[in-house]
Amino acid sequence: MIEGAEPCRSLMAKGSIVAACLAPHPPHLVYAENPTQNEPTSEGGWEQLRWGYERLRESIKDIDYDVIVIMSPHWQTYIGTHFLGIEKFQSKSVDPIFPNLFRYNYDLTVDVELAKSIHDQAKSDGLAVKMMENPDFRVDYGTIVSCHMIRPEWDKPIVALSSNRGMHYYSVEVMQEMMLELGKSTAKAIEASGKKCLLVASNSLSHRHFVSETNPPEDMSKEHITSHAMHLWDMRMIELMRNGKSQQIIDEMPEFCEQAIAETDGGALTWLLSTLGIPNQPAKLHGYGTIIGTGNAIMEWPVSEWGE
Ligand code: 2X7
Ligand code: FE2
Repeated sequence: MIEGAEPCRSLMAKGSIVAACLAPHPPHLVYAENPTQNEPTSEGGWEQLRWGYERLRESIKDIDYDVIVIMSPHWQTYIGTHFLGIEKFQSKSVDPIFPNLFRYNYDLTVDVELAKSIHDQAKSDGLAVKMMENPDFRVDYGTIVSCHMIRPEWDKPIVALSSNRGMHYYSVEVMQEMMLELGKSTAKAIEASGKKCLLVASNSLSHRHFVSETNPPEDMSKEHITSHAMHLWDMRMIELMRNGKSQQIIDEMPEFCEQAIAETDGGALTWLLSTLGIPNQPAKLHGYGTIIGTGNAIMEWPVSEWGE
């Protein structure tokens, strides 16, 4: 293309979502992997989940994509959805609850063009949105952990969306309405962009956790789900995803969020399902495990296998 020329949108191939994932972000996973970016070191732990991420990485390794589009419940905004809006963010991310596990030096690239397109589309669809253009902004650990576990090479740009706390400010119904609309805007902007996207909801399922930590934290003889009720909810949600029952997930979301204190309260799973058009196709389970008592599933919607 001639330098400075704009791509002609009408001649461009349509953008698409090539795969979508539910990718939980407890910092324990990065701690257990011992990557060079993280200061604390471990003797491993949480292997069931880390092997699940290995299977996810293997499953998507031959899929060509340009950008990871991710929503994390740990970037919490109360007025609308915010988007990282500067090309480079580099700093140290320290988990506020687990600084002993996660002090991670990150250096990430943002696809500002796509972020702005989703922002603009959502705005014209009537949603409250904002570009985050503060160069000193500290990127949340949820975004960092999920991106690291999916693509430890950090060689793809990301689009990061905040979690609008509609559920806590208003109600679970308002949260769902907003995320369903945001998903539609996201899908329209991705299609118009001509880009191939990997869509990620970064969250745990049931989210009731223990209030004390074992010594060492990676002592797996102490790791289990906090209660049978949480287990039943997690299994129910996994079965619905595996059976392509997206609409039922949306319908049961209020009870799930309330009874399982689920981290889907941040809206990421609802947004992901809406962006995919509430799919009837089954998601693949790559792994399930508990972290400090919470339930975590690694799922993939293999969109590129679905055809037109
Ligand atoms: O952010 C998290 C989480 N979602 C679950 C468990 C432990 C820590 O961090
Ligand atoms: Fe979390």
